[in-house]
Amino acid sequence: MNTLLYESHDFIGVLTLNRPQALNAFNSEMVDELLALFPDLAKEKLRCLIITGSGEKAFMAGADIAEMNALPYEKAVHYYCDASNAAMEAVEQFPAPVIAAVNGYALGGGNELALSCDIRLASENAVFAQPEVSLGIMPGSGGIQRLMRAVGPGKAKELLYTTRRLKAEEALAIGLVNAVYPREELMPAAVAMAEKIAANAPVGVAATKRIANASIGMTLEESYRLELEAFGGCFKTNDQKMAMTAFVEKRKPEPFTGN
Ligand code: DAK
Repeated sequence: MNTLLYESHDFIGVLTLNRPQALNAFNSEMVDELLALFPDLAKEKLRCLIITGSGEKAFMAGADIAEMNALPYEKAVHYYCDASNAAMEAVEQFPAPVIAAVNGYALGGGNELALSCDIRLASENAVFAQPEVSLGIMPGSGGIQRLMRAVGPGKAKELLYTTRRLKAEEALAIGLVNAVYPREELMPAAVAMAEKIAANAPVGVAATKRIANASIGMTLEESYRLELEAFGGCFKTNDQKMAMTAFVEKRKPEPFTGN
């Protein structure tokens, strides 16, 4: 892979967007590599995935403006519309929770990628914005919808129409990020959170993510039906029996196996 770095240990994957010379802006190659990588990651039985950017300045400075400007119409529509949407979707629907460790600029597609993650942690130097309308386009990879869900329609529309940049503290205040850390503490904090998630029952965590995502836009009654099936699935696991038996017998549970 040319535009991504990936490593994993103890059920936790770390995916690094790696075009530091262009502040990790996503281009057609990165979109292709993300789409090729995610099906393989899904087979790895990860319990948590962290996404971050390489270098000290950026998580992702959005779409590669130079490439987007130069691509012929069909390719531009493919990479910066269909394929980039599919990449965001692959992140959002990834079977395990995904943490965005936002280590600098998260602009345009960068903020959209962070919004596709389950949880956003930021470094103090992080900056968030949706600058698309200042470039003659509009957010195209779910930024409108996911930003409205994350911070509410009024605040989201203000940010979308004005393109105003938010510093990490303001992003925290409006609920766009879960927590802010000094730069050097960001990855340790993300890994610590990932370890906490990974220590829980994988089937239960995955089912919780599935239901949380699926329930957006559903009535409570509709989502209760989904829950029933997912809950039943948890009940069929050895992990459930092991953890509940340990509780009843007043002893520490064994590590969860995912079975
Ligand atoms: N694309 C290409 N190159 C970029 C880039 C980008 N987005 N951002 C930065 N770079 C490059 C710079 O050109 C520069 O390259 P060299 O000159 O060194 O060769 C290098 O990265 C360092 O950047 P700067 O020199 O500009 O660094 P500064 O610290 O001065 O400024 C900055 C950092 C992040 C404030 C600035 O680089 C900046 O404003 N960058 C552009 C950010 C931006 O507007 N991004 C949003 C792009 S629009 C869609 C899906 C998604 C999208 C659209 C449609 N569909 C599904 C339809 C997404 C759209 C977007 O993301």
